Amino acid sequence: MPTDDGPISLGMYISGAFVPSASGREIAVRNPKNGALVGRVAEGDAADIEAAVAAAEAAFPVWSGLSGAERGDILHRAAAILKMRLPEIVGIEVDQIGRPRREMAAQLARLPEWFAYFGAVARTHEDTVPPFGAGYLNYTRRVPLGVVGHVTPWNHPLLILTKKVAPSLAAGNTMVVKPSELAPITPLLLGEVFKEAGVPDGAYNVVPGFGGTAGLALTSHPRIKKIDLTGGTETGKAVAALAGKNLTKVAAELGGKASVVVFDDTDVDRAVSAALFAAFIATGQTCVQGARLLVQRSIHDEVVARLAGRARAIRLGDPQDMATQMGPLVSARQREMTERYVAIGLAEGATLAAGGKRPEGAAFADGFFHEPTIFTNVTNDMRIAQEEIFGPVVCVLPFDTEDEAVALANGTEFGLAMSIWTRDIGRAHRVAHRMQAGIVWINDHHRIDPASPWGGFKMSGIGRENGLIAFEDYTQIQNVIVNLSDAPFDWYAEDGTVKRYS
Ligand code: TXE
Repeated sequence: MPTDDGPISLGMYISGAFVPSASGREIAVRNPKNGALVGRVAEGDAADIEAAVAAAEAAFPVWSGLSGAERGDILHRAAAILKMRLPEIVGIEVDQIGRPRREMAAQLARLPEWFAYFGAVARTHEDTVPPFGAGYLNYTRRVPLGVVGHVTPWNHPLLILTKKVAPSLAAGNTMVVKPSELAPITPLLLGEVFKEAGVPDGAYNVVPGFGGTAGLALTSHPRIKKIDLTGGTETGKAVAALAGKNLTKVAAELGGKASVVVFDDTDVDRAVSAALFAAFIATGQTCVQGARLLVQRSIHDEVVARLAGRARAIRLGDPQDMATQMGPLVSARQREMTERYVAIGLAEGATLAAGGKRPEGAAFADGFFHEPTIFTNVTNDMRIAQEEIFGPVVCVLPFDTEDEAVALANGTEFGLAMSIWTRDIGRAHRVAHRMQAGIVWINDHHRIDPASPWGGFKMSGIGRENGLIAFEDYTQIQNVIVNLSDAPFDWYAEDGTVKRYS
């Protein structure tokens, strides 16, 4: 039953302390499974963003003044502390967003790896000594950007934040985080982890709030050196346009419409498990969701029949129950979006092979549940095949040839991720190289690693998370050119010598 006595109450996190917002307003975080209050957090706006930016500026000399090895040690401690706090944090993530405990326990268990990896990068990163003219020593230094802003969504609240915070801290930046209004609790608690690990007060600040107020204030702030955003494509465009006015660097991981491409040499059971995993994890609310299942025609009907049976058998229920395989959508709005697209798909002439409605029963009455849904008889020009639904809906399209598979897979405005399923090693790589996507899995889907670049082509974004590239994107290069000669040089002297300046 919904209750107004949620146990969690947190302020904004600024300069190492939880503080109320200037307005005194709060955001109520509600559990999508039943509307119960999970907690209240302070709701910040422009004034609070200003205070957080000032705190981050004050901490910048302290944090950036440490050596890479010292920052690395602190990040390793953060990894260990986070690991110890995971049981509590997993429970809160499940309550905030409704994703099943079995998913969040598996996902969050990996987060310490990000701090371990970027801690190691901070300790070991080497600069370069590019060639220069004779008589010169020439070297580069990577220096932090300063105060950076992270704007994060609700679908993987702590994973996505960690992907941004670990490299930016490792590189010596300080930061202001504007988490999703739907899932601000765990980003706030990360402040406690950092404090205990030895991150100086003010290096990591969190201002919960809405996109149009706190988000706008952060992304248009003239003293923010980089905005790293994960969200919808329209949000990304708006944020990049505003940031451009201040020449603020932008990284954006945006929408997707990933294809899962199954060639007919794939074992059908394997193909079906792949499609289920790709499409329905996170109730489909993930940017790399395998929302388009492209199946070679000779196995198409068998794959669809088995997929529909398996989708109907997915256990919906209380996300805190380890037996539950699919939870509710995060909000009424996300479920309405799914329902709207189901109606659009039917109107466009697609056929429902499974799902397409809310589950029945008292257990689902107060939550935003929706059945896993499969559309067949889909053509690539349909809106359900083109637009990001961000719900438990997969469209199945048949193909005949490799060329047709590539054309279909590339035939959307998005380019975040794709997966290819085949036993033919030449074809796997050939097709991968033709994919217009930042991430291509071969015989897998959804896999991620802190060392492995993550981000999109086309309208799926700019910049990359993870890997050395993410660390380097949180720095700017300084080139130091040293003349080793003490010989006199006077350009304007008419002394008959041949002079050079390049
Ligand atoms: O995302 P928003 P929403 C897609 C997905 C989903 C749609 C809308 O298709 O259905 O976006 O979801 C902040 N200035 N993805 O509305 O609004 C906002 O407060 C500054 C894909 O939840 O993009 C939140 O912190 N900030 C995606 C963050 O941006 C602004 C994950 C993302 O919210 C802002 C989430 C503004 N003008 C949604 N407007 C993915 N890539 O995984 C919003 N925000």
